[in-house]
Amino acid sequence: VTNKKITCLAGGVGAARFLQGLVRVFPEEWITVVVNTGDDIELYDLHISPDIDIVTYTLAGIVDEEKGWGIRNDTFNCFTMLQRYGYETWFNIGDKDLATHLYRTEQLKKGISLSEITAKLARLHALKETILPMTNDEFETRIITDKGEIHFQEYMVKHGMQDNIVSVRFAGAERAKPCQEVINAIAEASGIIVCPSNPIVSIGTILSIKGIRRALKETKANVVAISPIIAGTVVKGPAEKLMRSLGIEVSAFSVADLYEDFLDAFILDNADKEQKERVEALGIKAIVTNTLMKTVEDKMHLAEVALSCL
Ligand code: FO1
Repeated sequence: VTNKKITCLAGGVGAARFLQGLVRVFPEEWITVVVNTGDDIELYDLHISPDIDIVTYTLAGIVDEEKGWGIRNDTFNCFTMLQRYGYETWFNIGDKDLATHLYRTEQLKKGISLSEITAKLARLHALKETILPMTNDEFETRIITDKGEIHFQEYMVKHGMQDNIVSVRFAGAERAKPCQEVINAIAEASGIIVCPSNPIVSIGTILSIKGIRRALKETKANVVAISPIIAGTVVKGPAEKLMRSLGIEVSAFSVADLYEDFLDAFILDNADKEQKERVEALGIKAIVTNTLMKTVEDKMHLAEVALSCL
C-alpha cells in the first residue's frame, strides 16, 4: 500500500459492523465511506437517510448495537405523540435520532447538498472518517411486488418483507450523478473494500449510479469484497428474498459474479469454502475465513483479512 487511503462501499447494518473492526486496525482519517442513499425516505416532511445515519452513529459509538440502527437508549416520546395524532408510525424514530432528521431537512431546504450535510454531521459527531452519500441527486429504491410498487422501507419495515417481489426499480438512476468526491475517492484510493452489504439494494444501488462502476474498473487500487451471504443465507435483511426473486442464485459465488468486472479479491466464509474454486474461475482471488461478525475480535480479524488483499 503506497498511500494509505481506503475507500469503502457501504449499505447499513452489515457495513457498519465491518467498519467497527476496520477503524480499530486502520487510521480513521484515511478511511472514506461511500454510502447507499436508495433507502432514503421522506416521512413527516423529514428527509431520513437511514444508511448514512447507521454508519455515522456506529462510527460515533452511539448506535443501538442490538438493533444495528438508531441511537442507544433513545426515547420515543415524539413518536408516541405522532401516534396519538393519527400519523402512520411504522418507521420508528427516536427523539435523538429525530434531531438528525430535523437538521438534515432544514439544511437541505437551505440548498445545502446532502454530501455537505453528511460531512457536517460527521464533524458534529467528532468523526475522523469521511462519509459520502453515493449521490446528491434524487434516487429511490422501489420494490415491485405482485400487489404494486412500494418504497424499499415500506417493503422492509412496514410490510416486514412479506410481499412477493416481482422486480426492483432504482428510481432516479438514469439522472443521478455520483458526488465528485466519490469518483475521486475511488480513483485516488490505495485500496477499495466492498463491505458485506446487500448486493442488490445497498451495493447494487451505488453501482447503478453512472460513472461509479467505470471508476471501480479504472482505478489502480485493488478492490476486495466481503460476501454478505454465508451458507446460502444472510445474517440480516432482505438479500436472500431479493436475490431469489430476481432469479439470482443465493450464494457467495453469485455476489462475486455480480462484481466480477471490477473485483480483484473476494472473501467468503468457511461455510462456503467449496465455492472457492468457482470464484477463482472468475479470475478473482478468493480468501476463505470466518466472516460472521459476533465479537469485536471477529470484526477486527475480518478487517485485517480485507486489508491484506489491498
Ligand atoms: N429498521 C426497522 O426494521 N424498523 C424501523 O422502525 C427502523 C427505523 C429506523 C429509523 C432510523 C434509521 O436511521 C434507521 C431505521 N431502520 C429501521 C433501519 C433501516 O430501515 C434499514 O435497516 C436500512 O435502511 C437498511 O440498510
